Amino acid sequence: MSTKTWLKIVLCGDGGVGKTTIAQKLTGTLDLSKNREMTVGIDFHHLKISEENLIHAQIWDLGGQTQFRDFQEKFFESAHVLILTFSVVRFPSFLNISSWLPLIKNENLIQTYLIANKIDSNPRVVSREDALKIAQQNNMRYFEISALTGENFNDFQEDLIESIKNALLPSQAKKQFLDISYKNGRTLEKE
Ligand SMILES: Nc1nc2c(ncn2[C@@H]2O[C@H](COP(=O)(O)OP(=O)(O)O)[C@@H](O)[C@H]2O)c(=O)[nH]1
Ligand SMILES: [Mg+2]
Repeated sequence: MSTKTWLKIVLCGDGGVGKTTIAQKLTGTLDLSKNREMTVGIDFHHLKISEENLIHAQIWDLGGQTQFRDFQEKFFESAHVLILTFSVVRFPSFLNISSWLPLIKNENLIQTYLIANKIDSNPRVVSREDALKIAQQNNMRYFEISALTGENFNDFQEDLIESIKNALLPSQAKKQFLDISYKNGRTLEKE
């Protein structure tokens, strides 16, 4: 019998910044020929972190619509990784990052990311310096990517996978320290 470890990754940011595209690219399910439907509420995606070590993650892809905001906040509670996303061509999406920052107060977090998406698009209205400042002030890892063209995407993906493996694998002590149990679901699955 083997035990799978399930982690929870929460992906948030304004509607239209590319969250679902990022989640699909991370999980190898991106199909650009398909019409994209707006995420209403939450979409779930399954990410394999390490098949060898039976580490999996469920990505909670939150709809950006403000009317779902109260409903969403409780989903941050048991997150292990937080990915805040904005679009470099939509300034309001960058300003709105600040409204998600108070939610980064979960002691279970392994890593948090600030992701500047759509760097293939023009005109760019959010500078690297401004975004990096927010990331540094809040202890977040910062990547500039295009989920569409794939630019810099691998760097982000590798960092994400490595951060999780490093937090879980080197010592069982660390693993036990993390509370890998969802309040409203299962994280440990016996097979
Ligand atoms: N140019 C460009 N478009 C993107 C990128 N990522 C996503 N998109 C497009 O932006 C739109 C919204 O993406 P989606 O993933 O649904 O955003 P979400 O609402 O945050 O989940 C879609 O038309 C995507 O194809 C990117 O890196 N560059
Ligand atoms: Mg979406």
